[in-house]
Amino acid sequence: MAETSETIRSSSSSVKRAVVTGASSGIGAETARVLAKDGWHVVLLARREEKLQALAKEIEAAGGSTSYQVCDITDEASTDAAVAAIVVEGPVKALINCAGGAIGKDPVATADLDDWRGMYELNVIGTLRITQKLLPTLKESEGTVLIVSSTAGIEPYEGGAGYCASKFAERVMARVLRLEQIGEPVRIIDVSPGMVKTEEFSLKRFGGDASKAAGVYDGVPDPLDAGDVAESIRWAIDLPDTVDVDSLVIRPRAEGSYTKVYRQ
Ligand code: 8X3
Repeated sequence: MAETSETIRSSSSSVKRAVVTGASSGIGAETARVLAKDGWHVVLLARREEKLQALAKEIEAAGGSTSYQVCDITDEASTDAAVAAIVVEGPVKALINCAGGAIGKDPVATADLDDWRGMYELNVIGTLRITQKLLPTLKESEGTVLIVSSTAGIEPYEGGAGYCASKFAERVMARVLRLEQIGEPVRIIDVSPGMVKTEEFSLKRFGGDASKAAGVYDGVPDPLDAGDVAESIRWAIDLPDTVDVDSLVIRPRAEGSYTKVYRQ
């Protein structure tokens, strides 16, 4: 769906226009809902058009302002096309990088190289690609780059080397970009969630094995849900432009670390 002139007018007057990657599900979709409710015009980005269409319809039905671009951030041409279509319609105030995921949980000794490659391509290079391309417009509007990384980027765990390494890389990207942009009119925020129960994260990690995926949350009272993370994102980006939440770690109360989780 192309953006209408009406949505553009309302977004450029308030300049509350956010691009959310990974918007087809989980934290990305919930962030889009929460920001739209908060008065942002939200540009949804993801690969799966039918999911984007359904979410855009839902947001509009709830009175929100939205549009979408089908975009694979692991692909240069696809990202170029999406960014061109976005910037021609007006300024962007926030880029919320939610696209990403875990593939596999194998030990280093036997891990599949393609699993690692897939995580690096999406979590690291994809995030870098879209961030680089939108940075100029974000700076023009005194905007924000927010990267949803993970507590896996703070403390590695067995079986998680590939995913953890990609999340360490994302946190480093946020930190170094922040240092490099000091004095420039742009905020760089890292949000690092711990255990978040979403419909797809663990299912994808375990190649569609539903019982393995469910086991991750077995007996854990109240793991975070996507809405908890979305709310922390909304809070961080709604602070004044001159207040930068460098890094925000959010976990369920029952999780002290990946290996210290209370289960009933
Ligand atoms: C957090 C997921 O499984 O590393 O991104 O705790 S996990």
